[in-house]
Amino acid sequence: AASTLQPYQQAFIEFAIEQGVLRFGEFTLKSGRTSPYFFNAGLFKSGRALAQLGRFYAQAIADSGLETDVLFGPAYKGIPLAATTAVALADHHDRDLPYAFNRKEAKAHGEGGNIVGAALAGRILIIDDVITAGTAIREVMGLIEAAGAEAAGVVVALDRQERGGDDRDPRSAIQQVEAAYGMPVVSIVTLDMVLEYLEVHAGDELRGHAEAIRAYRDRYGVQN
Ligand code: OMP
Repeated sequence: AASTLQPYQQAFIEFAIEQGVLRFGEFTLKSGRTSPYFFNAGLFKSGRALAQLGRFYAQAIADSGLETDVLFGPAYKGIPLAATTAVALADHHDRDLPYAFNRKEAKAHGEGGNIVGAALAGRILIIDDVITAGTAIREVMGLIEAAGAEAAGVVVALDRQERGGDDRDPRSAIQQVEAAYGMPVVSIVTLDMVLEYLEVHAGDELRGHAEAIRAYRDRYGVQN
């Protein structure tokens, strides 16, 4: 299926490349696959980059029409993502939502509990970077269920659109998460959009990476 790259999505891809977050080359994934590209959200590492990143997440949330009561950032990498998204929703979309994150280790004294920030109540929107196998999301779902709250969905920066580890299952890890928990997973951009960007909009220097990515997509990708 052809993707339709919106202006903010093209701007996000250009921003991620410029920040060194989206890279092309040869990378070994958690799954063991050798990928011709990698997205490292930890490299949005200045004040301005983080503010800009929050605006892209906020735009994707606004576009999705998802209804939510609390933003949640899974430790560790989701914490600054949820924080900057909360700021951008308030500053640019007039939506002042509560936000929360978890500690990895339960606290033995003081306020107790491993949730920091807003209480997990109502519809929780999880803010994360990339879902590959879905391991991190399963942990977060446990926290939300334990609090008696409900997951509204997940927002990630990039949907890699590749199959999960099980070769008999043609779905992506994201599609599996959507089916298992009955909630949508929204992304700022998809791999198809990155490909469209490289093939149609990018300069000669970047266009050369499209072929390897298309081959990777043919081998590991899901049908849309
Ligand atoms: P799961 O928790 O298994 O879904 O894997 C998500 C993790 O994959 C991320 O948190 C990263 O550690 C890693 N990752 C990326 O960050 N970017 C990529 O482009 C690919 C991966 C990966 O290893 O698959």
